[in-house]
Amino acid sequence: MVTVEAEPYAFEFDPASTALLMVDFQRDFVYPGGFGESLGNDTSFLLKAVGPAKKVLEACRAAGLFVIHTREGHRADLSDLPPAKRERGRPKIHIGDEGPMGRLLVRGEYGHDIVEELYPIEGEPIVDKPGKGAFYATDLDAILKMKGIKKLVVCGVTTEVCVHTSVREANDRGYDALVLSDAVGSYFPEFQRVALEMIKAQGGIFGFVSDSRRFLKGLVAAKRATGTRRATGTSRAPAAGSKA
Ligand code: TIU
Repeated sequence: MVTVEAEPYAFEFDPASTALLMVDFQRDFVYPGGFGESLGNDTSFLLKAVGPAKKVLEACRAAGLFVIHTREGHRADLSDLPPAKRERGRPKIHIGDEGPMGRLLVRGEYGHDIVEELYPIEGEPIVDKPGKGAFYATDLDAILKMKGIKKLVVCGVTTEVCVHTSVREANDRGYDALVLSDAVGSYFPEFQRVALEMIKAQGGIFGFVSDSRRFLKGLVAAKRATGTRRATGTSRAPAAGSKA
């Protein structure tokens, strides 16, 4: 068992039944010239989440957690793009129009893909989603159920849009989710703060919040306890203050 200090209280998980969900770390959101900037946003805010998310990703891979990634985007013929979504914000360039990183938010385009630092490796599925939520019109729930996943650790962008929607959807489907505050990013500092407050309010109304440092600390402590048990042949973690 891994225990992570979190709000509103400690988040405990078994790595065998917990997945790391990496939400929409796409060039279209985190770099200039993509969909995020087309909506009038300053993309530099989101880049701050990439470093912490990379540490979490590498630690989860090493700990054997199932890792799954999502991308928001549409078919090349835009047949799954609701007109309301295309028009909203009255942007100068729309989803599907050509931008410096290819057609905005279209599958197969350079801008639609995941940033190099966080790119999936073999065995880590990518779920392509047409909406903000990772469960809507995707096979994410089926994949998680096949893998016996009960809890999620969540990194991604943006905190108050796709991360929030996905965590709310996860909550309604019976998953416990832990959101890591510095590994999620928003274009708006105020929304970042308030979005995290909302998740953990009311006793954790739809999830838990921690950060990459406390998450990594929890993984290291669990690994040490397992190593000690193996070395001494005991089935318990050492007592507090033990030098083992
Ligand atoms: N605009 C914004 O904040 N986010 C999105 O449109 N999609 C995701 O959050 N991935």
